[in-house]
This record gives sequence, C-alpha cells and structure tokens, in this order.
Amino acid sequence: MDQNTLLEGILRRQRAAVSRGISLVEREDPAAGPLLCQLRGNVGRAHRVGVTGPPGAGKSTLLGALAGSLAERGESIGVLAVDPTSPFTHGAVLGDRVRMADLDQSDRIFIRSMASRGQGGGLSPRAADAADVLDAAGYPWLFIESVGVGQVELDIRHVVDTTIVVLVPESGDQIQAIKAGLMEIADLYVVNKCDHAGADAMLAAVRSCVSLQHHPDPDWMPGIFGASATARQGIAGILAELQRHRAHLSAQGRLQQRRRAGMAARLAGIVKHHVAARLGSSVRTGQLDSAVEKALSGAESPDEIARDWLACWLARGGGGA
Ligand SMILES: Nc1nc2c(ncn2[C@@H]2O[C@H](COP(=O)(O)OP(=O)(O)OP(=O)(O)O)[C@@H](O)[C@H]2O)c(=O)[nH]1
Ligand SMILES: [Mg+2]
Repeated sequence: MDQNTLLEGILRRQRAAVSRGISLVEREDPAAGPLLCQLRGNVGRAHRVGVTGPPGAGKSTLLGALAGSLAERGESIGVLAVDPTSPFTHGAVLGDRVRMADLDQSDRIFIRSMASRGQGGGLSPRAADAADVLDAAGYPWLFIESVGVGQVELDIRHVVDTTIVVLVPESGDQIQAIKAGLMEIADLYVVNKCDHAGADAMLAAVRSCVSLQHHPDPDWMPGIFGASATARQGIAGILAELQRHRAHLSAQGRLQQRRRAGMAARLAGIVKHHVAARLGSSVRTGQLDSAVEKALSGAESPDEIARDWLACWLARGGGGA
C-alpha cells in the first residue's frame, strides 16, 4: 500500500488502512512521521477518554459497555488498550450476549491493543500517535485504556480530554493510590463492581477524598459514579457525565488549553524517551560494575556517581558507548 492510498484509506476510515497506520507508528517505521504530519489537519475532532485504574478493576468491561451503548446510539468508537494484562475478549458487553470481540467486528468499533514497551513506566508516545491515527480516521469517540500502576496513569491525562479512574469496592489500599496521585488526574470516578460488598463504603471514601482535593481545573468538580459493568448498570449516567465534561471543556477555550498543555508534556515525554534509550545504550558493563562498587563502598554517593556519569555522557555528545 503506497503512502497516498494509506492516507486516503485512513481518512475514509477503512479498517485495514487504520490498522496499518497504527502498525507503522507502533513499530516506529520511518514512514510514520510523514504520515502523522499529513493526518494532522484531521486530528482534534475526537473526544478522547482515558480509562485507568488498578489491574482487574473492570476497565475493559466498563469500556466495552460504554462503547456498546454509544454504538447502539449510532456513534463510532476507537479503542486502544495499552499493555492489557487480560485480553479484551474477556470483557462481556451488553450483558453476556455480545463480547468485545464481536463488537470489534462491527463497523462502529475499532479495537487495538498496544504494548508500551516498558519505557520508564509512562504511556508510550506511540499510544498518543496511534490515537492521532484513530482521530484522523474520524472516530468521534476514542477510549484509551491503561493500567493504573506506577507512573503510567499519570501520563494518560496528557493524551486525553477526559480521564476516568476506575476503582473497586474491595480494595482499601486503593484509597492510598488515590491519595498518591490518581486523585489529581480524574475528571470522573467510577466505583465498579458495585454488585460486590463494600460498594457504599468505597463510594463514601472516594467522595471524602475528592472533597479534600483540588482538581487541576478549578471549575470542574469530578463526579463519582457507582457501576456494575458486567450487568451494564450505571453506564448511562457515566456517558451523560462524559458529555457534560466535553461541553465544559468546549467552553472558554479550555479544550485548546488542555490540549496544548498535553502536547507540551507529550513532547517532553518523547525527549525523555530518547534520552533514556541513548543513555541506556551508552552504559558499558565494566563501567556499571565499577560504579556499583563505588556506591556500595561509600566512596561516592549514588547521586554523585549518577551526576558524573551524566556529565561524561553529555561531554561525549550524548552518544552510545
Ligand atoms: N462482579 C463483577 N465483575 C466484574 C465487573 N466488571 C468487570 N468484572 C470482572 O472483572 C474481571 C476483570 O475485568 P476486566 O474488564 O478485564 O478488568 P481490567 O481492569 O480491564 O483488567 P486489566 O486490563 O487486566 O487491568 C473480569 O472477570 C470481569 O468479568 C462488575 O461490575 N462486577
Ligand atoms: Mg483491561
């Protein structure tokens, strides 16, 4: 497929072309950069929703239920799952009748899984590029799922317009996770698995946390919703809240502001990604061994050693070994 055919195919939302476009960006093919530039004029129309939270909280199932409801209303949805620990096909959608795999076969929903390639815990810059491909293809709704552990969840907000944090009743520790930063990024909370015991207590705990936090957007108070994704309960309320947030962002230039800040963070992320990769490849085993010895013997502090190391690397022009 030549570049023009690919471009036209993506803009016409042909599944094979969209899929190929995402593959190009995923494997960092030299053709990806020019393609993204050509698509740029068509990027920005989709409402991007990030779904994050602990492993197994029901993110895929919830996302499937949201996407299924939107598809029933005649909407088209693009879905990216970044580093899924469980396959999408496990999530039952529309009760038990339709599974995510079946939805993927429908013309309305495009689903793609991606690896983040473990670069320092953050969401891969490639995920943002893939979202741009789906956006240009004209899916008005884009959902990006990412497991909320470590730093991953803190990056997703730079790529999306609305961030949903999914929690479940049984996990007291999740409140710790909330305090550790998830709270600052959520535009709305879903306590999923409300068919399990402890849902009311978890909802109350999240409410009290939210009331103590300052959301980065002072004009937005994150909503807190109970849901049972497998039973498809609570879905309509969440969709209404997504629409409400979308309307909120479209007023007073908030969306542009948020997207500019997101792009700045995304660019900084790409620089870090490349620096980390080059610095990593510049380390020789012998050098590492002697640095470890120095640190362990107390000859120099780990911080001093690391700074020297960085200074040497920069003095060499930031190249490999
Ligand atoms: N009881 C109950 N189970 C649910 C609910 N939502 C999801 N599950 C189940 O929880 C398990 C995990 O669901 P997933 O949707 O794969 O969760 P996830 O957060 O996407 O998981 P990872 O992507 O692996 O982090 C599955 O067995 C689901 O069927 C719910 O509302 N109630
Ligand atoms: Mg999942």
